[in-house]
Amino acid sequence: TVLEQKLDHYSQFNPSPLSVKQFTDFGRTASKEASFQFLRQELPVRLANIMKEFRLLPENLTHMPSLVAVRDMYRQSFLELTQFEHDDDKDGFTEALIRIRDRHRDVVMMTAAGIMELKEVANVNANTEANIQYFLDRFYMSRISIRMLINQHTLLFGSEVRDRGDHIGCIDPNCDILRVVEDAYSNARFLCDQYYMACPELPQWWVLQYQYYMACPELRVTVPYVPSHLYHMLFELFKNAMRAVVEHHTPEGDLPPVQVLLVKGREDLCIKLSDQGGGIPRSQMDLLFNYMYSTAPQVPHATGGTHTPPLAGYGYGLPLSRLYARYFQGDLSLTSVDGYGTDALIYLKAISSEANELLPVYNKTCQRQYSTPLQTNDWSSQLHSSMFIRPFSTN
Ligand code: W6P
Repeated sequence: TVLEQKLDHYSQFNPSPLSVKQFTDFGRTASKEASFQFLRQELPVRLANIMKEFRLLPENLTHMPSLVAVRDMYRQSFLELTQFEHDDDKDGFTEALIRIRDRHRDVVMMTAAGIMELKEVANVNANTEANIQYFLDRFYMSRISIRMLINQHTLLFGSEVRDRGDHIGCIDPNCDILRVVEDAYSNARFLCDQYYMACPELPQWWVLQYQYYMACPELRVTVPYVPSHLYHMLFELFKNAMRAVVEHHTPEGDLPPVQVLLVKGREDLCIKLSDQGGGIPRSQMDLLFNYMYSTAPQVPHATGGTHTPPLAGYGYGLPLSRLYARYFQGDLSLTSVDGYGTDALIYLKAISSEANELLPVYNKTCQRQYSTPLQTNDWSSQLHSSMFIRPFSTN
């Protein structure tokens, strides 16, 4: 069919990653025409790469109703975009992008629903689970990147009125990290106060800036970045930290504050949130980033009912936050002292020309991932069963 031919064609190309620097340079100088020329090739390439990968998932998963709906949306949008191969209607293209962005708004939720549907009807073995984890990280990363491209084009060249200061599309070339930290803190605090009638303070800043030049007028740490991505990560981490602190302490006692350390080094910018919320055992750490163990993201209440959502449900918040961090070559990690507290670290690239998009590529290596079974363990783990057989009964 036409769809298959076009998928085969566009999936031969690797996605072209852009750096934050390229996004800002491009946004300052490039024309609508240049952006259009780039996107009418690049968007179908990114869509085709991930659509091909979708087919490597276990059969029964791809038949779940929610995932069939997701796949059909991708097909529809892919076909709509390829209509512009030989059509130079730039306004029509922008309109199509907006339509596509709206269409795909609930894809994360729908995909999560598809996973829940599978869990209900089938036993998911460790192998399948690993494949799903691998796929979802790549699928959601692909989605983040496609929405980034669409947002840049529509914000820079669309007709939507905008007055966003010196922002270049959704990038703030001087993203003030502390401003975003305080914003995320205060919004998480609002939820925490509402839910628990208590909340840990954020009393102290530990801000350090690596001094390239001796004269540094003030300690404002800025970096070219997407403020909404950083906000998403910080809001999620603050909610988790606050919940842990409040639930780990008695209502009467004082709550230990959440400490923030912010350092801009030569290469990395690091934000560390330290809570004394009792910590997480090592055995549970990986589960925090596991899509299968997470509950589905909560559907927002359209009715505006009085139902209060839990502060942090260990939904997709943490794995998605880590993808936002990794998207521009950063990272997000948790280190915990079980019984005491947790450090959450966000790393960003301090230099915008090094902050390249990290994009999934559909190739042999990726295909092998799905067909290679999990490695069997070559370290002992199981105690010999006779160790548990007591020679004398004690009851
Ligand atoms: C916890 C669990 C957690 C997850 C993410 C961030 C902070 C924390 N603290 O106890």
